[in-house]
Amino acid sequence: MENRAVIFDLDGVLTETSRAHFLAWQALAKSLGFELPDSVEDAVRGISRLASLEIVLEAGGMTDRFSQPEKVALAEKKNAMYVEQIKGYTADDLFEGADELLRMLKVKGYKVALASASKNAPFLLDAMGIADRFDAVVDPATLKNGKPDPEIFLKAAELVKSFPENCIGVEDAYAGIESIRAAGMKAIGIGKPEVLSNCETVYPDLKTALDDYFSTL
Ligand code: B16
Ligand code: MG
Repeated sequence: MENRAVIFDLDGVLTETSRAHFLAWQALAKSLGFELPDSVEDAVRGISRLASLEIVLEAGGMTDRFSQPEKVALAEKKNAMYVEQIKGYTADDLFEGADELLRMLKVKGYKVALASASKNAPFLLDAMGIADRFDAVVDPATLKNGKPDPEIFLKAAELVKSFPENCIGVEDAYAGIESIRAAGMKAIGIGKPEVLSNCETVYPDLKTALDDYFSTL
């Protein structure tokens, strides 16, 4: 259990799919007859598909409008629109610095794991050519609780045989930072400090995090 590990979120950390997720939610809202304001984007960041749907329906004043099977169908419709956006993804869609960072961590002896809430994560890792850089990928279907619960980060640490105190978690979502902190790990935020107000160490993008933090490890 002495392994040191870096545990990555995917959407919004290694590639800009957070935006693609939100565009699909906006398209779903439109099909239901309302505009989903940009202000909801940070609220659904990192949140599981069905939990995100509840937030979207609430924004449209439709909280009690649909049965559970109808909600599942709506979530599938959103996913189909999301998958349409990511189906052509390649290594070119990785954020600047992602490839270099994953290589550098291996050289420095870190285990590398993925803690993404997305069921599309394995597809994206393959499409972007980085699947083999990960020592472990948590399957979100095996989890009881989504972010901000620590379960996904604790599971990742367990898979790479690391104690939480030897792990660094990297996230773009407020809920994800909560998850990392509750797991007892060092949190690195990627994004805006005002959005990630629960994180002490925030970088505007992955490349800056690589240059200013990870290269000094
Ligand atoms: P899916 P992450 C999260 O991925 C996304 O941030 C969030 O917007 C999405 O709803 C969730 O995955 C579930 O994704 O619908 O593809 O299963 O940020 O944890 O990598
Ligand atoms: Mg994310």
